[in-house]
Amino acid sequence: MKHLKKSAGVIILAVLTSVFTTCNSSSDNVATFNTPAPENINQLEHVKEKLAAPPFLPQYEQKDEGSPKVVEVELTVVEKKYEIEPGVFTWALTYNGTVPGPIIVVHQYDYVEVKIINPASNTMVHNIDFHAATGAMGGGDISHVAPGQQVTFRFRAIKAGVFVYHCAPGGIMVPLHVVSGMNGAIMVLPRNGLTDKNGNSLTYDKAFYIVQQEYYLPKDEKGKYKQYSSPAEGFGDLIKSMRTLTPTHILFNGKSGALTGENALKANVGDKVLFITSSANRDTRIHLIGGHADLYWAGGSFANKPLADFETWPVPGGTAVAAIYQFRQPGTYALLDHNLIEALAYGAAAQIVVEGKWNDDLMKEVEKAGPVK
Ligand SMILES: [Cu+2]
Repeated sequence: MKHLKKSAGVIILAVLTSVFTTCNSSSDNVATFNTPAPENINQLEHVKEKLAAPPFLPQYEQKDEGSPKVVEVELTVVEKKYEIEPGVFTWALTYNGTVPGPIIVVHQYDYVEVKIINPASNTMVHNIDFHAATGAMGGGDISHVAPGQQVTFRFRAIKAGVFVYHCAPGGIMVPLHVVSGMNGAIMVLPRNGLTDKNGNSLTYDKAFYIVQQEYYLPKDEKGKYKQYSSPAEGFGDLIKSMRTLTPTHILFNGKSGALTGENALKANVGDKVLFITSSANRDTRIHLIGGHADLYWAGGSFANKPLADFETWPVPGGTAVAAIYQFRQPGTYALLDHNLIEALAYGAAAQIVVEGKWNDDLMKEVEKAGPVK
């Protein structure tokens, strides 16, 4: 009996070892755990990327099949009074003055050289944590800058996808700075560009960067939003307000109307539009009314095949997600948080005005609304 038990144990161990060995030797795993060989930085081309204000992206190529580059970006921290809806102000903490911060675009295996400038006119210590980076705190440990300081550090973008970055100065200051606006994203494109669900090369016509941002603005006893003479003055109240986990504002791209009305995004029938959607702190779920995600990269990773024909794509807090839709009909579309209360009672929505020819085959009004016959 004892002998039998021992044999069974040996057999189970042998099976497990064989399964483990098989998994480990698959090419998928080799790619997943691959660390690229270092490049000679001094011999690589250095490129300065001129960042744009969201929802727009900087100028870039969708494919870069050449050698990796050193992409230099500069982020200046701006602490400023920011009107998030008419008459409602907060102290926004920002990269380059916008909420969200600008989206950076590089190609896989590029080196990203980030300079953070914290002007002497600011009041707080800031830094940056890149979810795309490999190393302590995503760069957060080596990028702290006090007012009047600047810092430069470099990381290699070894994972392809879209990733959030945010300020992370430590402790309760981390969510405080994030919900005050200090978050953005980086897109790391595969060197040979995107591919569809069948592995075929894919290009898109336009791209927009859309961020769901929530605020927790403190109110006085009368229910009026409080105003402060500096960011720090309001932090005690803001911490109390954050701890309710109940935002006072849930908006797209930092302020009410940032992507609607005269700020609506524009496209034409036939355009394949890449939507990079992120939320640095809180989960959301993005839906394009009257359209779909033709392709959607779950979790924002370009290492996996995209999923096709999704109705609503999840964006977990701390994540950027990419989706492509080809507009097939003209009209004003809404891209929104499909918690419809957050979209329509709070304002977590964008509009896309699409011009072109209507396709009756896809939708047609058969009989106008009229009295019941
Ligand atoms: Cu900060």
